[in-house]
Amino acid sequence: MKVAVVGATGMVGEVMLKVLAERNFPISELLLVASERSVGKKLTYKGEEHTVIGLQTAVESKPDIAIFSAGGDTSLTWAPKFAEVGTTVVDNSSAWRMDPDKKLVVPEINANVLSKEDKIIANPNCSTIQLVMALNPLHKKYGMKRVIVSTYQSVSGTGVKAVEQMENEAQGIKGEMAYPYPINKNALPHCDVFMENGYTKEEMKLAREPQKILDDRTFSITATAVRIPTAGGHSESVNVEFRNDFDLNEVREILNNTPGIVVQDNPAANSYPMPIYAHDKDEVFVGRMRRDETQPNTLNMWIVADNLRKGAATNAVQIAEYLVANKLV
Ligand code: A2P
Ligand code: 11C
Repeated sequence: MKVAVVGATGMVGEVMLKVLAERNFPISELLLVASERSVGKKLTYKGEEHTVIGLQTAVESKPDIAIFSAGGDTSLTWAPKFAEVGTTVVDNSSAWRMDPDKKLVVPEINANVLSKEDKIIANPNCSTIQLVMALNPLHKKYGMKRVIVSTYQSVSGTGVKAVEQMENEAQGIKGEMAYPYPINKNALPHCDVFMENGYTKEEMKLAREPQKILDDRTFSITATAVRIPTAGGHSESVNVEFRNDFDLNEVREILNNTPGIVVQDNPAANSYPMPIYAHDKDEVFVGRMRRDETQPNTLNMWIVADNLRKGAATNAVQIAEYLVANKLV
């Protein structure tokens, strides 16, 4: 496969290269693409040096697959140009996710919706991916009615500037601010921009994307998204009301048997998911499972994943792997 990584110099781009190499993705030619600022820069893939090229040059090379993580504006402008020359784009931005003509895919859940005709495929938001990975098998069994989720999101979800802000503040250095307030020793109930309804865009992604991925509008999700001073890994406190009753041991067993999920739930041994443990792993970790004692058929749990891996790069590479394995590119 001739593969382009658009946004190769970015935080997610770097992890994409790592994941492609680790998983030995079949690459005959690799195009590393970034903004004009980075053209000519050298990046290494599997020990070999590659020169960063611009978007127009990449389109002209007609790659089979282009994995994008270069922001929504770049995707809106350039994904259609790649699609036009026959490239299949897997896009990690929010640009196409809710477009009714585009598929929004978590491979473990709905890769079967993909066909050869899909030339722009959307990768869901990081906090959505880890949430639906855990909810999907339980929804199938017990039928979800309503989900209340509160997130604890790492600064790496915002980008390099936010990581730098946190590090600077920790060392007492004055620098550029990615957030309107200090993030070190703080918590900001503010991920992405505020919308007219008072929610943030991140909260609305959590409310809407799962319904599209699960192809089901019979459940509803309400979210509060909070930025906390962790370097990597998003955590989620999740309260799920089901239509049918569940057995807690059966819930653990279902999740234990779900590919991509690791149950880490032994309070007696202080065993529960944490960002430092999920770091650099592809699995979604679920723990603190307990009945909500205030109403029937309701479960509380805690979900953690590496937002740059399963939340972004790994999920996108898994989509590309599915396309190759099923001869859809
Ligand atoms: P560059 O490094 O040249 O700015 P991050 O999310 O970590 O900030 O990374 C964003 C990625 O998207 C980087 O690789 C960045 O390239 C790339 N990018 C940003 N704007 C553009 C653009 N207009 N065209 C192509 N790539 C872009
Ligand atoms: C965050 N979820 O942690 C964001 C990062 O829509 O792909 C990814 C934004 C997106 O702030």
